[in-house]
Amino acid sequence: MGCWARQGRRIAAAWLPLALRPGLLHFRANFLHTEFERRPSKVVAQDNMKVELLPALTDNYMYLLIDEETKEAAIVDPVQPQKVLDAVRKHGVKLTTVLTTHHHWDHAGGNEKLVKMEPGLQVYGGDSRVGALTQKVSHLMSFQVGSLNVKCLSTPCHTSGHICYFVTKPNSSEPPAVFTGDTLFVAGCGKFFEGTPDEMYKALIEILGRLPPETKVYCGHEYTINNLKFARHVEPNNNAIQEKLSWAKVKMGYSFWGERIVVALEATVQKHARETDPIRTMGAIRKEKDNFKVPKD
Ligand SMILES: N[C@@H](CCC(=O)N[C@@H](CS)C(=O)NCC(=O)O)C(=O)O
Ligand SMILES: [Zn+2]
Ligand SMILES: [Zn+2]
Repeated sequence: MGCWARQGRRIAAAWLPLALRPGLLHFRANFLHTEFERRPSKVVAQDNMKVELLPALTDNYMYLLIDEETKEAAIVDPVQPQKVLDAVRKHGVKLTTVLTTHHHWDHAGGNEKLVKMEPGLQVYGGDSRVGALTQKVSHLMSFQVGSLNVKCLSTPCHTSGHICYFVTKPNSSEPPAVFTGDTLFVAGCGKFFEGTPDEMYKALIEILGRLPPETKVYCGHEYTINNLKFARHVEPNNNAIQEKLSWAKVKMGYSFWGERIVVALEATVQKHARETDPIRTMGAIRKEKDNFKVPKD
């Protein structure tokens, strides 16, 4: 079982319900949480890398990634192209690149329209089903957006061609960023539409979990409150979940979450799932979440 630890305390992410060796995972996940109802667009500015969160549809996020050195930009999952171009204009940058996490319409559904509006864009993705795809990528392939380096991380499970994009500024001390699409959310993960618990385990623990601890995580949806309500259902006696939920409900604006995902033997989650094997536990918990009715409070 994995859990979220903050200041030495545990918050079970019902989602990383993996009965593993304690301390195996060393991943400080700096999630970006945006207030649930208002969902304002926000800019996270570093010296060279700037990211604007662009809320889209009901609970999706698009992300505009800007290289300050060259003023070149990439957009992650541009499902609402006009909103993207408005943000591009506002920042006065040159949009060259589309980073598509996976082919689902709420992520890739704007690609065709965007390339019509803005011809010449490079459209990256790990799946031939991605609209307007120009560059099919695979695990560990990398390319540049201006002076930023983008490394593709294959995380099949939610869809078979799902890619997370890990972005660094070479020769700098800036924290990297990772765009996780529907693989990893705050306190949760995506549904296993085209993969197995074993694949999600690998994606979360062996790939995303091994990124540098200061990496900022930008996920594809705002599911924080629902995920925490499910975590509370799985671990009703874990006060840290309740605290985080209260925090998430009242939080205005956004903040980074400095959370450490610690993989430990989480007996309560295994017991809840009536499983003893980590991967089977993960499968059982995901199945339960698929049918979970989120309570109002
Ligand atoms: N409508 C539901 C779920 C919609 C849904 O199926 N979302 C996909 C991504 S587009 C998913 O993987 N959700 C993860 C989950 O529901 O735990 C919600 O808002 O929680
Ligand atoms: Zn999806
Ligand atoms: Zn989605």
